[in-house]
Amino acid sequence: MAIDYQERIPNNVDLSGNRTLQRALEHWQPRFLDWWRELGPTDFLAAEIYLRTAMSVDTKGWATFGRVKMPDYRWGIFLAEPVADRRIGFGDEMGKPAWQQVPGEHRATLRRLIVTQGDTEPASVEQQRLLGHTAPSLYDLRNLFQVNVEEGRHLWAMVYLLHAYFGRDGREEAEEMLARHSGDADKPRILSTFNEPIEDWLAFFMFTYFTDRDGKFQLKSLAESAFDPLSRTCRFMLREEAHHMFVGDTGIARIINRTIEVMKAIGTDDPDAIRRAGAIDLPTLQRYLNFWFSSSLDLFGAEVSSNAAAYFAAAIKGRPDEDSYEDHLCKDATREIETPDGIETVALRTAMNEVTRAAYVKDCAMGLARWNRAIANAGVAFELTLPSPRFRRTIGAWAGRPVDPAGRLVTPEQWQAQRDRWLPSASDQAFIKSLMRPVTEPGKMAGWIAPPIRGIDGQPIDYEYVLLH
Ligand code: BYC
Repeated sequence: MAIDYQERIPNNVDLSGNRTLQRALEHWQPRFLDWWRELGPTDFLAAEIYLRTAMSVDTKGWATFGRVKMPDYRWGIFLAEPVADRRIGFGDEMGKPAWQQVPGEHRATLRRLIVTQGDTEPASVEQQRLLGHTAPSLYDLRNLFQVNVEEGRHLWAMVYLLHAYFGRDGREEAEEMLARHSGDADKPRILSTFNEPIEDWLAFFMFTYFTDRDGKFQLKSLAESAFDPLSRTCRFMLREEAHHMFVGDTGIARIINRTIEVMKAIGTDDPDAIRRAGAIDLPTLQRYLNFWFSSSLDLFGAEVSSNAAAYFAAAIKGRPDEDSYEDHLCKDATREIETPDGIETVALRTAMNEVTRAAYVKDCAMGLARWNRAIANAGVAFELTLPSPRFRRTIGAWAGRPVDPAGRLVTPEQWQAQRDRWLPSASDQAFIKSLMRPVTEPGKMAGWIAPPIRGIDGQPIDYEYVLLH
């Protein structure tokens, strides 16, 4: 179904055919806009930004570019096209028709997962709200806002499901989405990473590389769901998510390129000298990477989880790319899990969080391989590494254990003594902060980041991606 842009809420779900739902969402819409004005990107409400907007859900029409002021962005409800006669692909209900409504017995569980997913979307907008003031270029400023408006749309996606399928408690949950706030002492966001401050662009690129990638894997798992409207929503969200990870991936690559350039120019790999020359030394980059990778690993839940087993059995949440596995029942299969007490063999269904986390870790490593190639090609003797998944965990078997980045248990004293070698220190953060100066001349870049290889949508790099007023 084509997207109807004549409607107050653009959609491809025939919203006008359900007046009650339409009215309920139109009631939520001004609250969303108030939230955006208050807690979204500050001070850029009048800026005209070269944004892409989905005009249809097929591959051709979904990305249409044009200058838009953010409050005028057409946030809407877009589901991927239905798959005819879709069947459940895993778990105890395998082979039965996918659900077009929520089965009563799974209502609370599905609502909880949708709320948890939905909560991350506005959370990330709140985390990034001040970054517009220190963008290293207009190109980057535009990318930030693109990410922000799409996270806003992903909130719409989840709020639609809550309103359409969960009645009164769904509507209440939709209100709560705008009541919790990232980092709020009384009403924080649900998951840990989404309460971490993102105050500089190095953190932003790490977040979009590592945390948005968790989004990719969680959305892939939910795209497998027997609850078909959730599956269709997530399939379309995944398309938008790809750009967010691109922003992180290329952002980090461009920082590395600039650092290498500076190292060559000054002829040293001394971190202090590199900093004095206005670039980001690679050990600091590694420490930021350690922080955001370990934080994002927690988002997969505990290694052994009866919740995860129940989601799989009921076909509420599958494994990413479920088709790529042979056994979709996983009834008697087991998996070995590393715990501080040794290797434990557990039922595979209870280890589904770990299966997804392992796929994620592999995906993360691909970017590092590319960045390391650039570093090696420049003749620099430095290798970025992913810390062990046991490092700095707050969820699961390794939660709170003093583990070094190589995965070895150390004493709490040793851990504290080394902390600033492994994670961003106060002085690292102060240094990165000192680099954060806005660059607003078209085509110009801040001194700590190389230009991108190409512009957006075939536009030149010096295109005026944001018209600031
Ligand atoms: N922080 O049995 P467990 C994205 C809780 S990101 C705080 O292992 P489960 C995006 C857990 O709730 C993707 N609490 O949990 C990225 C449980 O609490 P209860 C977001 C945590 O249910 C960038 C308890 O610990 N997607 O889209 O198997 C920008 C026991 O854990 C955390 C989703 O969240 C944590 N990190 O797995 C924008 C998908 N981890 O029940 C957007 C939907 C666990 O004891 N959510 N807990 O009170 C889920 O699938 C699951 O809720 C989780 C947790 C995978 C998150």
